[in-house]
Amino acid sequence: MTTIATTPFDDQKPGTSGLRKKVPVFSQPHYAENFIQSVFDSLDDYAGKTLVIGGDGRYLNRTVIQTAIKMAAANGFGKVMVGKGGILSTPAASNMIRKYQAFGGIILSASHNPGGPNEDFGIKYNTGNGGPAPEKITDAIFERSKLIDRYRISEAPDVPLDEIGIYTVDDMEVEVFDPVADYAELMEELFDFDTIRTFLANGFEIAFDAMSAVTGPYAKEILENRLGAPEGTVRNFTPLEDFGGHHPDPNLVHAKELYDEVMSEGGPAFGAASDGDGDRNMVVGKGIFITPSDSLAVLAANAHLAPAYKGGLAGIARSMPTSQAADRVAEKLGIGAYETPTGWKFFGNLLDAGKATLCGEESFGTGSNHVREKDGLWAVLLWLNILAMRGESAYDIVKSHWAEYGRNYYSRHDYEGIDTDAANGLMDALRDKLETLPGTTFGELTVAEADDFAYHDPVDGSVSKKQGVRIMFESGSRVVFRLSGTGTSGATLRVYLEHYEPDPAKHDQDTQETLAELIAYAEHIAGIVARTGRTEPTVIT
Ligand code: VG1
Ligand code: CO
Repeated sequence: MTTIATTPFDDQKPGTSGLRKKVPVFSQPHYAENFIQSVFDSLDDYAGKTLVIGGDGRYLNRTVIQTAIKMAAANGFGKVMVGKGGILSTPAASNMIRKYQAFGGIILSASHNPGGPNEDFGIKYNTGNGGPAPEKITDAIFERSKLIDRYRISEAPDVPLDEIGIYTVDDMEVEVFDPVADYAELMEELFDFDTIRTFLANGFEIAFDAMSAVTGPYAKEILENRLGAPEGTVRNFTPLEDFGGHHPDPNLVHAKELYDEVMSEGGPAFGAASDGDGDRNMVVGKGIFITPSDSLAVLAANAHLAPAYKGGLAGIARSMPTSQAADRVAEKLGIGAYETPTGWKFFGNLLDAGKATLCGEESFGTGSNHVREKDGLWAVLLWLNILAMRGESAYDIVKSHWAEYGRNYYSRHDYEGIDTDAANGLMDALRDKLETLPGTTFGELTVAEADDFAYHDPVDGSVSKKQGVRIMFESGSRVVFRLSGTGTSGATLRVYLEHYEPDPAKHDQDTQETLAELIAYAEHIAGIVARTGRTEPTVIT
């Protein structure tokens, strides 16, 4: 064991989901070590306990895993459990922490961002409940990172990550385990695999795009081996360090091929894709792209059809910018509806306290109390379970959902890589206007309320302020503005647009056209073109 002297970096503040930076930043001497030591220094009483480590397989994954193992040994952990090949999807890591009662876990990922020598990398700490560390801990990590002057690391040789087995690093045990087995077992417990297997065998054709990221081995095992989907159902199933040069981001831009295939004549009836670390999902049915907000609402309304949720849901939680479609389901079911800031860490308390069973975000994230992360494959399996039980197409299920609850037309406009000062200036100007907005009109729109969202956690009483500017109209429509907390260069402005339409005769309109007035309002109130120089968003989802 060696203690290495170091000096602090001033930019190690965890964002929405851990610390994310470009690889060249992470590759600086002592950079990853400083952050990992700052994590350990912010924790109490872990001596002799177990730490789960794994990542999404991107460039730098193996290097940082070896570093983290040696640092865990030198800092007195009793055991490290690490996925074979350094692979562990984010939801599978959450499951491992919970199942083996680990003290916590380190997940290496930059999620949906590209990977490679000049692309993104990330480190995130999860606590013993399996979920992302709450703000109290991430704040402590940041404070520690600004003062750190030494870290501890073992001089032991690298662990053979590709061989399942038990090893030692100094006095610490290291178990290299199969990253898929426990997760696949959990999915078998939650869902009716026999029913899904029969449904697929009877000709319901599906396609799954793993986007050359971490879910490949999981989807192969579960969809093809255990559920009997034909070989070839899972595409791009080998995790690559650079994701084949693509963004492993399951949306209509980056998973367009899959979308086109499902929409094509003779193509599969249902398609799904997941992101770099396996916590996001996109689902498309023949003839319909299902927005993540709608997906959450439909899953909530039908979850009782799957064994794990047959007793009903305790409540539904969604992040603030996620459409209000799920709230209508909660209302009808007579259960709690919760609105949290963006980022899965805010769902942890609600799940732990048994207040919410399903959670979701508009950013292609859905999950439940089975783990404490969002879970891409879980969402796909719940969809398949519901499709098999209802025997209707995804299109018909969504259409009848809208007919019953009304449709929340929804879109997110992202302006990526804009100047940071311009982005902050835009948000500050919006905040300054908030008080004067209620009662003002724009076309058919009248502002009912406007605020900067603050979350009061009903479980631990903590308050998180400045979580996004919300402008709510009398019609129920909303425009939300916030800056991304996961980017690695410049700033990203996200504009979230939502229009509620109760009339089934108006459920077949084009989304962007339906939202046109709200889009014009967003420009009018925020001055996006003038402030950022951008005349249109870089990504529309
Ligand atoms: C984005 C999404 C947010 C999600 C986060 C992490 O954050 O908007 O909903 O929880 O990514 O997802 P931001 O701050 O950039 O808007 V993932 O799949 O990176 O773990
Ligand atoms: Co992700």
